[in-house]
Amino acid sequence: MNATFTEKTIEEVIFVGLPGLTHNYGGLSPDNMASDKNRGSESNPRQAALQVIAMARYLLAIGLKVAILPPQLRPYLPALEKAGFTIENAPAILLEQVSSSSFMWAANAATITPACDSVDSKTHITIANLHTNPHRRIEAGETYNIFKQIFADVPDVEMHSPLEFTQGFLDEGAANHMRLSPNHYLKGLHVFVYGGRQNLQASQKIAENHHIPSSQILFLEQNPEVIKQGVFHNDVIAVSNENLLLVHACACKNGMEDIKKIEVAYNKLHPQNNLQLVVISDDDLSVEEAVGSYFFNSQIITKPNGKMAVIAPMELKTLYGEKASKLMEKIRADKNNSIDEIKYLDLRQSMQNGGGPACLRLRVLLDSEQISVLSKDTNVLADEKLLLTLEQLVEKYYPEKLRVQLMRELDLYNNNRYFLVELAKVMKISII
Ligand code: SUG
Repeated sequence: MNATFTEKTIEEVIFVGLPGLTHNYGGLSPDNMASDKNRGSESNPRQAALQVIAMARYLLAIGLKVAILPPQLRPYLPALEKAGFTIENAPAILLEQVSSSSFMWAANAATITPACDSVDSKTHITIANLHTNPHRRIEAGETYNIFKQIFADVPDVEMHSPLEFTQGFLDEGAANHMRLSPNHYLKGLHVFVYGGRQNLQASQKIAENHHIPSSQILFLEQNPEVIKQGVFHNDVIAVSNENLLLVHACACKNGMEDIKKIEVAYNKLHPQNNLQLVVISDDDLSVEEAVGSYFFNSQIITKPNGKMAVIAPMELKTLYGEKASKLMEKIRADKNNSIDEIKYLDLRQSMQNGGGPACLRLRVLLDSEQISVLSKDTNVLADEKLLLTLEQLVEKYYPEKLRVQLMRELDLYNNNRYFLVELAKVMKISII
C-alpha cells in the first residue's frame, strides 16, 4: 500500500444525479422492464427532483460526503438539428429521446478508479459512452464537460474521454463495476461485469487506461438468461460496499463458480480480511422478484461507526407480499455481516424508469486535499444550504405533470434554460 493513503485521508464522495425538468416516461429502454412498462405515463418532474434531494439529505445526515451532478439541457437540440428537425416538427420518438432526463442515473456517468488502486497513483475517471441507447449516448459529451470543470484543478486526477463506439466499445459506467476492499483506502479488487449493454472490450480498455494491476482485476460475464429477464446492468442483480458483496446466485454466466472466483481473488489480496459474501438463491428471491422489487439496486454505505446501512427502494415493502423486505431484514439481523440498518426511500419517480437508489449515485473515492480543492472551485459539494436552494429552484421551475406532447412547448424549454442559468450560478459551474 502506498504510504500516503491512510484511513484518515480517503473518503467517499457520493455524486447524486439531480433529475431534470423534462423527466418523463418515454419507454426508451426496451431491456429495462420498468421503462418499458411505464411508457407514456404522466411523470412528475418536480417530485422526481425532490425525492432525489431527500435521498441526498439522508446521506448527508448519516455523515457522508455528497456532491450534486447538475441536470443537462433538454430537449437536446444538437441531435434534433443533426436529424433536420426542430422541437415543433420532430417525430414523437425522436423528441422523447432528446428530452429524456436519463443523465440523473449517475451510476452510468463514469467508471472511477481511486488513486490507491492505480499504478500511477492517480484518480482515473472514464466518462461512459452509453452508446447502446440513443437517448443515453447524447449524455456523454456534456457529462465530460461537467466532470472536467468539477475536477479541473483537483490534484492527481486523470480524466478520460468516453471510449469510441466506432472502435467497438460499449460502456455503461459504474453500473457494471464493483470495487471490493476491506475499506475505502486499502487496495481494491475491481470486478468488471460485461454482457448486455456493456462489452468486455470496454471493460478491458478502462482497466488498462486506469493502470490497475492485473492482480486487482476480474472480468466476469453476466448471465444471458437474467439479462433477458430485465437485468440490463449488473447493479440490478448485485451490489457491494467495501468487503461486503450482496449478489444473486444467478448473476453471472457460470453461476456460483464465478462468485467463488471473486472470493478467491479477494482473499488473495486480503488474506487477513474475509469477504462478507451474501448470496441470494432463487428460492430466497427469484430473478423476477429481484428485478420487480429492485432489491439489489439498493445502496450499501458505511456509516461513521463502521457499520453498514442499506438504502432500499420502498417498493421492497409493497411488492411480493413483503418477501423482499423480509429477506433484507433477515440480512440486517444476521450478525455475520456489517449491515445493521435499512432505510426505505420513496424514489418512485425514478424507479418507474428503472432507476433505483444505486442508479442515482456515483461513488468517488478522494483524499482530503482533493476534496478541499473540489469544494473550493465549484459548489457541487452538498450541505443543507445547497439542498434548500435546490429545493427552492425546483419548486420555482419544475412542472408537476409532464407528457411527451408538452415537450414541444417552447415555454418549457425556455424555463429549463432559466433554471439552468440560475443553477449554474449557485453551483459555480457552466452548464449551458
Ligand atoms: O438506462 N432508464 C435508465 C435507467 C438506468 C438505471 N441505471 C442503472 N441501473 N445503473 C436506463 O435504462 C428510461 C428512460 C425512459 O424510458 O424514458 C431509462 O433510460
